Amino acid sequence: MRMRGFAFTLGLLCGVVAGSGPVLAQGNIASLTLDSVRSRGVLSCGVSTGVAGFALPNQRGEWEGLDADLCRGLAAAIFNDPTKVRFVPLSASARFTAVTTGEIDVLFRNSTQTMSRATTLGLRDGATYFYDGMSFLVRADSRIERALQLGGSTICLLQGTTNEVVTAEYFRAHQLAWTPLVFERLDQVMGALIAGRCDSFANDASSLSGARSALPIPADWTVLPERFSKEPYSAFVRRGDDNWFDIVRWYTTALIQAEEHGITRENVTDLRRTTTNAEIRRLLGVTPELGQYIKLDPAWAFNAIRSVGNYGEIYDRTIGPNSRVGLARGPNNLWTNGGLIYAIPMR
Ligand SMILES: N[C@@H](CCC(=O)N[C@@H](CS)C(=O)NCC(=O)O)C(=O)O
Repeated sequence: MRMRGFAFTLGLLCGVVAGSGPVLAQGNIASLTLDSVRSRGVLSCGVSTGVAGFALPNQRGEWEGLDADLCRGLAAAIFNDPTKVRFVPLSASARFTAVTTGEIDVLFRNSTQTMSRATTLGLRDGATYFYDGMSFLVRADSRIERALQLGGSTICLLQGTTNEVVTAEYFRAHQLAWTPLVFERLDQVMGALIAGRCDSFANDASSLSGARSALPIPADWTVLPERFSKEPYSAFVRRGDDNWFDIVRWYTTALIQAEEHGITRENVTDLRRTTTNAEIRRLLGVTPELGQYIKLDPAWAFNAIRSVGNYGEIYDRTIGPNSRVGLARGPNNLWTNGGLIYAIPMR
């Protein structure tokens, strides 16, 4: 009974946090996002407060990561300048309200697409750009190798995440007792974990790998190999501005299509001059129709690719096997290489 009560409270909490913004916000902001981004001269992009591999400031204070570079590429598509981004760090529980109130133009923040988020919060979710699943981070010397061994333990969680609900459902399904310890911020979770206040941190496996890589001795910690949920990430924008939604959706798709065609930061300028392939000519704006469809310059995708590279280049640089986080492509490989990343046709 206690566990059922807890899960219910969590659901309610997420609903209240998330449901408070959209009703107010929708009418006022309709259709104006591209105009207001252009007149402001900078894209306001919501990211996490700091997860290695997705969005984390380096020692010079520059944001690095897959999400950060997706923000930059979108700025390049709009302004032909990847530096025209204002990064807005957001906790999990603050992120969607920031979208619906117009504080940010777009959210690239390791945020999972779900039906309730897509239908009840005043949001639209874009093209999937990362596939993940939930796991648990434990001490390497804890002898815990499977999540079922976590019965009776205390689990750290971040408020307002899918992981809160997935964890509650997991322990209930296995009729295991557990104690949640819920925080607003990642640094609070990591502090509690290191201090031994919780036995494990439940979150998306990729974020756990990122958080682990930032610990003083990463080898002291293990991400359990099981995956307990599906966590597909997309950008989120507010409802009521279809053209802006189209821009964000097709921008993401364009980076994937660039990888499908082997178009890279290095070869994109030459290819634009020399290619006879109709799809590549459309994508790079040799023929102007794709830009016309979304009210952007014909070179929108060319400028994005020239600035940040194709999807695979961004992945490798920020989170891939040779980066600090060291994640294999796995499900985030192209569909032609056994993964799930697949560009909807751009014609
Ligand atoms: N995918 C999950 C969120 C995952 C999440 O929030 N992960 C933590 C990772 S450790 C995070 O980003 N923390 C950074 C922060 O709190 O700003 C969701 O959409 O609810």
